[in-house]
Amino acid sequence: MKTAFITGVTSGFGKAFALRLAQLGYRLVITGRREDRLTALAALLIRNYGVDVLPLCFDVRNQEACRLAIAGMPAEFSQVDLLVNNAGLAAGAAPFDETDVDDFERMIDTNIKGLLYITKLLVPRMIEKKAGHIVNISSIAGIEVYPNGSVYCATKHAVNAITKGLRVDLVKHGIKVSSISPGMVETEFSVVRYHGDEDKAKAVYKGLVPLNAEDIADVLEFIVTRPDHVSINDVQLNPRQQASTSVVFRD
Ligand code: NDP
Ligand code: 8X3
Repeated sequence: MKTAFITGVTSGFGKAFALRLAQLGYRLVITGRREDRLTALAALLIRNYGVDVLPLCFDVRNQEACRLAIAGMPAEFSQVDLLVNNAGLAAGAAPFDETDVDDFERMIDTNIKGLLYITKLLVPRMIEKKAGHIVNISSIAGIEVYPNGSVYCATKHAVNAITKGLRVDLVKHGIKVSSISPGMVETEFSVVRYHGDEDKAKAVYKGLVPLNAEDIADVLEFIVTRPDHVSINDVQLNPRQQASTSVVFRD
């Protein structure tokens, strides 16, 4: 049985990834900050799929918390075959000069530094086994830069550079490194971006059919079920009505 470690499973993509990987028979380490959701998801996964699940509640921005959580994993979970670096967010949507510095910090600390902390802690275990797969969740924001998104876009550009850097450094150890770069997906992402303003979040998807978390789980399933000799570098996907971050055809 393979073991997957997924960050940010309490909502959106991460929850869909956990459900899909459980269906595929993975043993799961699931993480996030909202303990009630984490515990409920762990119970659901065990009940519905009969897989072993380890819920770890911590903030990926806290390096020591990451270290302690990973160091404390019981032996049966400690050999991670698949790492899905999913935890992330956009905080705010304003021109650079009007953006709150706290929002900069949240995005950089979560999307870049959190991803690095977790990867740095788990990669040595993959190197030891001479096998493993890392899937980083990037975005169309890692390819384009759009108004009011400079720092979020910068974090996802960084995710792409880290993905490519890991790929070239880890190829000699037999480790695959992939990324997924979606456009608009309706999750809690926009509610978080607009600091809880549900109306602003809903307006993002008005007049179009956005992607949903299941669509992204389909891509993850494709990436992790390729034959051993095949490594998918990146998969980009948008809703049919979205051509780019700025060209969206709304009904
Ligand atoms: P959600 O807001 O629905 O989920 C985000 C997840 O990340 C939650 O489980 C949250 O858990 C976790 N998370 C956030 N901050 C932290 C933290 N500091 N420590 C630990 N966990 C954290 O958003 P999505 O599912 O849409 O987003 C998932 C990823 O996909 C993100 O990296 C996002 O940038 C990316 N993405 C999203 C797109 C979209 O349109 N939705 C498109 C392209 C990429 P908790 O709050 O419990 O800690
Ligand atoms: C989320 C998609 O277009 O809001 O990464 O940046 S977008």
